[in-house]
This record gives sequence, structure tokens and C-alpha cells, in this order.
Amino acid sequence: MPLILHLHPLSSYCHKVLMALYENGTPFEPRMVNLGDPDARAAYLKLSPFGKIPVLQDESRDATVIETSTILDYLQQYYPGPVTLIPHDPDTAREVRLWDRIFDLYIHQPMQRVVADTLRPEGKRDAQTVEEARATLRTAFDLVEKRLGEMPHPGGATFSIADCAAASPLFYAQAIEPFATTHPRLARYFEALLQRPSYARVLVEAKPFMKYFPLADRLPARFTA
Ligand SMILES: N[C@@H](CCC(=O)N[C@@H](CS)C(=O)NCC(=O)O)C(=O)O
Repeated sequence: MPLILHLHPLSSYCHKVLMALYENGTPFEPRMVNLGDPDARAAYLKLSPFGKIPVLQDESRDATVIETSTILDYLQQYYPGPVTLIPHDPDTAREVRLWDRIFDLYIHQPMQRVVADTLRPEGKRDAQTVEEARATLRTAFDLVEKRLGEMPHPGGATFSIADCAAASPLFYAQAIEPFATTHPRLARYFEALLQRPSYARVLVEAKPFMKYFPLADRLPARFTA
């Protein structure tokens, strides 16, 4: 199998790529990375200079692709399937890429910042960073809520990389800044993402590991128990 995805089943950025692969039925070999093991980490840093997961390796083209948005771009170019992840029309493509960025930078990253803070020892936590991250989440939720009043997907009319970018950070953000009652369109959109077979599969595969998510007790039990 030419495609290898280096991943961890709990990793929200890995979920973004898995969702795209499952949407298009793209065959690949998942390879679990253990960044906590010093030897495995040292080997992995040769593939991924910042030590981030996921990484896509394409043996048939001798290519190593880092950064999820670039990985999805790569999949669209070399492994297209029934779902067009990035529209061919340049203006529509730019919109989709913008919303991919919004989900990564203003929902995914602040969500990660809050989770990372919970892993710090007492005395090393940073309440101000956490409050700023939560405020960014609320601003982003407002923006997506407004956008969803104008179109069915934040990226535009149809499913795209923006939806792949949205699902997992929204999933984990439920444990940090719940939006079910404050942002009804966002909540309905998130429910629709949960219903997609691609994302449902991601969550089924992640379930045995969910107990290791530090805020697992704040997630709906059907995804964790
Ligand atoms: N901008 C990167 C972010 C990837 C990322 O943050 N991955 C997390 C897992 S969800 C990670 O590797 N964390 C380990 C670390 O930072 O040491 C991308 O889009 O690929």
C-alpha cells in the first residue's frame, strides 16, 4: 500500500486527515506513533521536524507530507475520489481554504491550548492563556454560527476540507466551551458531522483511547465508555 499515515487515534489533527481518507475510501496503512517514547520520538523527528502528527508518506512518489491542510491538498491532487475536498473553481477553493484556516487557527489551536494547560502540574498552569483561548473559541463560534445562517457548510455549498477541519476540534471543544445551547446552528452542523460515516468511524476507532483524554468526563458518555 503506497500511503502510510503516521498517527495516534486520539489526535484531533489526525482525525482531520482520517475523515478525508474515509470520505474518499482512499486505501492507506495507519502507523501508530508513540511520541512519549524517546527512541520512537527521535526516529519520528526525522519525518516530522516539529514532532507533530499526522504525517503522510507516499512511497509510490517518494513523498513525505506534513501539515494537515497540505496533506489534504496532496490527497486531492494525487488520490482524488468521489468527494472533492477542494473545489476546482479558484474562488470557491479560496473560501474553503479560508474556513479550513479558521477552524485550525481559531478553534483547533485554542482548544489544544486549554487541553495542554490541564496536563501541566499545579503551579505551572496559566489561567490567562486559558481565558484568552476560551474567548477565541467563543468568537470563532459566533463567526461560524453567522456563516451557517448563509450556507449549509462553513466552506460553502458542499462538503470540503473545511468540514474535515471542523469536526474534531468541535468534538473536543465540547469539553471546554460547550456550544449546544448557545450556538444552535453550530450545534446542528456538528450533529450532522457526527452522523457522517467517515467521522463516526474515526470516533469508533478513537473510543478505546478516549479515557486518556484529560477532560473525557466532560464528553458525552457514548463516545468514551
Ligand atoms: N499544524 C499541524 C498541527 C498538528 C498537531 O498539533 N498535532 C498534535 C496532535 S493533535 C501533535 O502532534 N502534538 C504533539 C506535540 O505537539 O508534541 C497540522 O495541521 O498538521
